Amino acid sequence: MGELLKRLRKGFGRKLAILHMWNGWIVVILALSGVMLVMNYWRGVLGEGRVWLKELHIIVGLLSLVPVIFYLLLAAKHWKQLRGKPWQKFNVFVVLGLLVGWLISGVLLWQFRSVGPWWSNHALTVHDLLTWIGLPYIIYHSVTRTKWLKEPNRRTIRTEREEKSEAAPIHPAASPQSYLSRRSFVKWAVGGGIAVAIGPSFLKWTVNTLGVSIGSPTYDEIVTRDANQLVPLPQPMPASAPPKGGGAKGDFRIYSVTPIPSFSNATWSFKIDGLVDKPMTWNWEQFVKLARKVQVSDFHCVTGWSVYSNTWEGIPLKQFLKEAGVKATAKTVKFYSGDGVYTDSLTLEQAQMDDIMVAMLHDGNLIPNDLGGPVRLIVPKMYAYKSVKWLNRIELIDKDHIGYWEERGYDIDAWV
Ligand SMILES: Nc1nc2c(c(=O)[nH]1)N[C@H]1C(S)=C(S)[C@@H](COP(=O)(O)O)O[C@H]1N2
Ligand SMILES: [Mo]
Repeated sequence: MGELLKRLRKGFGRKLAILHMWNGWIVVILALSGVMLVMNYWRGVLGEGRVWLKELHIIVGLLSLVPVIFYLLLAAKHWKQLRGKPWQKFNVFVVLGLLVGWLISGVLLWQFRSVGPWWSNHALTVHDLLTWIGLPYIIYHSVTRTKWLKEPNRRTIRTEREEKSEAAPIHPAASPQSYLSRRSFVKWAVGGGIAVAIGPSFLKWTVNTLGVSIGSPTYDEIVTRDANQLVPLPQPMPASAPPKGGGAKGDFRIYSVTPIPSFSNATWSFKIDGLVDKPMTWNWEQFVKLARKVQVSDFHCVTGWSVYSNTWEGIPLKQFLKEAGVKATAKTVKFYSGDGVYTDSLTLEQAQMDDIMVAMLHDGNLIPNDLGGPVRLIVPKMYAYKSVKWLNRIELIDKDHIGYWEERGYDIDAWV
C-alpha cells in the first residue's frame, strides 16, 4: 500500500492536472446531458434519444467515482500544498461534496424500482438542488480559472514543467501586492459580470422552460392560468370540494412531448370505438353530465417525483368499457391524447382495475390544460407515463399497442 501510494505520488503535479482535466470533462458531459434530460423542450425533440441520453448520463455519472477515488489517494499531499489557501480548500470540499452528493442521489434515482418512491422523491430533490447550486458554481470556477486569467504560478494544480519554472517570477516589475490585487480584481469583475449577465436569464429560463420544482409555477397558478375554455364547468361532488384526500401533497412537473394544447367546446370531443358493440361520441355538454366518482390516490413518475393523496373525480374506465360493450375479440385498450401524438395502452385485464379513472377534476378543480385537462387518464398503480394527458379517445383493438414512451425505451411493465 505504501509503495503504491509512493508510486501514485510520483509526478504529483502532472497527475493532479490530468485528474482535474478528466473530472472537468465528466462534469461537462453530466451537466449538458442532465440539463437536457430535465428540460421539457428536449422531451419531444429527442424522443427515443432521451432514453439513450439518460443511459449515458448514468454511465458517465458512475464513472465520476474514478477521479474522486484517485483524488482521495493524492489528497493528503494536495492538502499540504493548500496550506494558507482557505478558498482553495473550500473549493475542494465543494467539488467533492457535489460529486459525492450527485453520485449517491443519482444511484438512488437509477435504482428507483428497488428503492421505491420515497427514496427517489428525496434523491431527486437533492440531485436538483445540487445542480442549481453546483452548476453556477462550476461555471464560475471554470471561467475564473482559465489560463488567460490565471498565471501558472497562481494555480495550485500545475504540471511538472510549471513546477520547475516556479522560481522564475512572471511579473518581476510588479510587487506581489499590486500583482495580487489586480489579478483578483479582474477575477471578481469577470465572475461578477457573468453572474449579473446570465443570473436573471438563467433564473427566468429555469422558471419558464424547466419542469423542475424550484421556480416552477405553483398549483394555484397552474389552475388559474388554465387555457381551456369549456362551459359549463362541472359541479364538484361534495367529496371533491373540499377534497376528501385533504389536498394533494407534492408538485406536478408539467410534462409534454408536444407544445401544450388547449381546448374549447368547439374543439373538444371524446369517443370510445374499435371493437365495441356501441361506439359512442360525446361533446363537452354531454360529457359533463356523465355520472362521476371520487377517489384518492398517489401519482408517481418514473423520473423520481410523486404527488400524494390526489382527490380525483371522474368516470371509472370500467364504466366506459361496460357501457360500450367490449367485443370478445378485443385484447387491448388503446388511449389517445388530444395532442395528436401521445398514446398508451392497457391489457383488457389491467383495464378492469377499479381505480383507473377518466378524470375530470383534481382536488375540486377542473383539471387545467397544463396538467392534461379537461380530461386525463389516471392509472394509480402504474407509473404516470400510463396516465395519458388530454385523453380524447379510447379504442379497443385485437393487437398489442406499444405506447409513446415504451416505444422509446421505457419499461412495458409500468407497475409501481
Ligand atoms: N399526452 C401526454 N400525456 C402524458 C405525458 C406526455 O408527455 N404527453 N407524459 C406522461 C408522464 S411521463 C408523466 S410523469 C405524466 C405527467 O403529468 P403532469 O404533466 O400532469 O405532471 O403525464 C404522462 N402523460
Ligand atoms: Mo413520467
